[in-house]
Amino acid sequence: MSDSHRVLVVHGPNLNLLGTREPEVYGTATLEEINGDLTAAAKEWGAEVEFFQSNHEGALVDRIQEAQSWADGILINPAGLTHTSVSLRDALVATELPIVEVHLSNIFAREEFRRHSFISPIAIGVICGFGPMGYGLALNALLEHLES
Ligand code: CA2
Repeated sequence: MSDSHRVLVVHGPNLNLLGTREPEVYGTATLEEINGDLTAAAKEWGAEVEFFQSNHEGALVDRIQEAQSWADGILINPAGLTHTSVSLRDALVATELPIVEVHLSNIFAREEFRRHSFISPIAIGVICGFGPMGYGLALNALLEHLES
């Protein structure tokens, strides 16, 4: 696999709390551990990853806009903004980069309002329900897409 692929990994609101609350829904891994595992996987696959987490929609939009000049693709868990944010979707579309959406939980097996995503229609693919492992699956899929 090429060593030139650069992926921005974006974590949405409240994901900084991972591992501290609601372990029955989101597991016990912290965001730092997830990022660490993803960094190791990226190294193995010859890719570069950068991470960004924010609880602020505008900060996420700003970082996504900046990604256009550096990244080849974006892996994003938009968290609660998945179900509400046209602005986040517009920012992702504007980058013209391939997007992979990931969720720790199976959003289709939860409350009705989580079944709709503003992001899924503009993503090349969605992975949900596999916990932290989903991030590795998503990165693998994104890198395969970039190779094809
Ligand atoms: O399953 C996912 O990854 C979600 O994106 C997580 C979001 C939720 O709103 C989406 O519907 C599905 C929630 C992120 C909040 O994460 C927390 C982690 C620990 C404690 C509290 C919240």
